[in-house]
Amino acid sequence: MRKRVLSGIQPTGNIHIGNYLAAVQNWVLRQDEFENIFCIVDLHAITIYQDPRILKRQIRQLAALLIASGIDPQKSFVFVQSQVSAHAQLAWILNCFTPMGWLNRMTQFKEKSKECKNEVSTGLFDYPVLMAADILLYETDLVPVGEDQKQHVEFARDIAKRFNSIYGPTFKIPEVLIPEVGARIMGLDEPTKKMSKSKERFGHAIYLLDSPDQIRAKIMAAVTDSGRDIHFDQSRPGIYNLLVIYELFTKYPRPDIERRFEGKGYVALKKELIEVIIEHLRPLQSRYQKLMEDSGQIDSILQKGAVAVRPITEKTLAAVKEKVGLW
Ligand code: ATP
Ligand code: LTN
Repeated sequence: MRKRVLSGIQPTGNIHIGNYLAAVQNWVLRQDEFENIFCIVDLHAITIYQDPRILKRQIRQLAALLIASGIDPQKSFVFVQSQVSAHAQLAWILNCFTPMGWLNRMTQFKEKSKECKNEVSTGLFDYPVLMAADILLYETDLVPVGEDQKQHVEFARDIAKRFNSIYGPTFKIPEVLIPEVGARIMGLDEPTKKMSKSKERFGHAIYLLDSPDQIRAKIMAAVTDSGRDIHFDQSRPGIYNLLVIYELFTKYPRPDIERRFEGKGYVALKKELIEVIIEHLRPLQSRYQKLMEDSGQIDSILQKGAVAVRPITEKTLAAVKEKVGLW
């Protein structure tokens, strides 16, 4: 029996190389090994206000980007969270078993609520409970995510254990799957903070749909230090981040990379990295453009994904309702 993998991604804009290298690329690389479920989490997206017209468009664009990145709808279910109503229903039930103190400890909430220009919604506070519902509905074995989501997966495990201890074995306890390298890609202009979609500064992140000129400008401006040597040294976060990005795009072993740039300066690394990224993204971008010409095809993939996963969710939800005593 293959293990079941589930992960989610927010339709809050064009995805960046941090999302791609830590999450999407790994989903693609291990697609044959696992049974795969990938959820476009639009209910999570609206925990912070989204313009409705833009959100609708971004859902379709994200689906196209996932497929252009190599997610194969024949091998993976891809669907939109709000189309499968069990996610919201299970989240409500889990809410009733979640101590508020557990949510108060979540670091992402603390950070995002500081960034929030408007009032902070209850949904943002409750975000980890909905994520736990996403995971627990599917008897998920593994949750492949970047480092920033580790605490949320641990939260899902804790809720599952708590529920099981009250009602008897109900949920499978999932494991988090974090890549050994690149679990936290840093901002190019600020290599001590994670690359994030919500930072709007031009040089902060490279997006999968960036043009070659944008990629060139962003990498050339990336913050490094005043040294010259090119080594994988975590105490030099700027150059380390560029090397990790290079490593993940090329898949070359570290010693080979260090040898390749021996005696050369940072500019040589930056120039080669630019070419590597442009060449990697070129075919992905052209597949994306083709897919977007036929949005009916994308919609039908998402539709089929939702139809396929609904029975799995309904079975879990029915078992949970029975245990709790709901009708
Ligand atoms: P962002 O902070 O960029 O807005 P996010 O974490 O809010 O992103 P998603 O787009 O849903 O939201 O994230 C998709 C996946 O990308 C998740 O598995 C997340 O852990 C991962 N991820 C996000 N940023 C980074 C990063 N800088 N480095 C590595 N992985 C990341
Ligand atoms: N919270 C995640 C997105 C997400 C997710 C999930 C990831 C929502 N539901 C279930 C894994 C499993 C994020 O912001 N990156």
